[in-house]
Amino acid sequence: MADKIILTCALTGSIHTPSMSPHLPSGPDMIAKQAVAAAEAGATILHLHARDPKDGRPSAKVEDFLAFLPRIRQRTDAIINISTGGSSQMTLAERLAPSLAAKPEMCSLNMGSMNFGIFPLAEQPRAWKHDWEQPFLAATKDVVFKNTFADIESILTDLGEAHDTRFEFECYDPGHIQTLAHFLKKGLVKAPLFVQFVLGVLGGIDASPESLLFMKQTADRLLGDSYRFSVLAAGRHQMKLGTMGAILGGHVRVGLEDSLSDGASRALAPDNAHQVARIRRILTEMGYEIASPSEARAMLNLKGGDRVAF
Ligand code: KMH
Ligand code: ZN
Repeated sequence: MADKIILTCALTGSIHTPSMSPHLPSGPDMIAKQAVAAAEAGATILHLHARDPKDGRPSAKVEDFLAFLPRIRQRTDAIINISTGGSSQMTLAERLAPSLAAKPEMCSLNMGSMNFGIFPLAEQPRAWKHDWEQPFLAATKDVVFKNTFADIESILTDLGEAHDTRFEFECYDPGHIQTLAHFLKKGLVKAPLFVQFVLGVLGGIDASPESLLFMKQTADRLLGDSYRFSVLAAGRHQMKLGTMGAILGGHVRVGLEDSLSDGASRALAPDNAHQVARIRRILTEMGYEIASPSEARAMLNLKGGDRVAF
């Protein structure tokens, strides 16, 4: 029998900025409120970044995470997944601090260094709300999002081994899958791997059906039956390629981190729950079932929501 579908909602991230949508969660109250609503709408996993409560810039401060993590945990059973990607302009130590403090069930783990180009967003005409936004985006023309073999190994050791945290392996191109296969062979990662195919980030593979098939074929070849996959497609491709991912036997990630759209038009999504409800509707109309958090915990071999530090 096919797996039930694990629906991840990535709430806010570090790609979009407050001027792009008033609905992008940008402080702890809004992040907590939208996270709980997304879980109520059917999200199995909540992928979380923090933002500075004053001006919505991406934050790696532990206190900014702790301002919403316990509130979400108290109000939902959803699996809490903390980003170790942060933003491409944070150091690795900054990016890891929140997860080392919170010891969550899951963290993201980016499987290679890359150009993570969000500078085209700085070039769009827009009334900017905050001074930091345009320079932050423009800087990505000359920044490397650093995730070396040593960086990856240290995350696997310091979080994975030390705190029994498991990972959402973010793969932005087929080379990242080869890197994951290397760690599998060395025994530093263990099945069942949860691989996120990230499509449509400038600097990584494009968002197209052909690329999704190629990512899956590559993972089948290199990881065999050691993995499950999920699909994240940036921007307007989110719902369609997520749906294709489900048809191919995978899981799906939505959320305002990767797309601000309502999923069917150029209109802005009013919140994260709206996107979760839409993909859930699409999938259940086709006969798929959505995994509950406890079903996903069993599928991904997670330590349990009672073994975290928040
Ligand atoms: N927003 C995704 C394209 C992370 O948080 O570690 C990448 C991401 C990375 O989610
Ligand atoms: Zn993220």
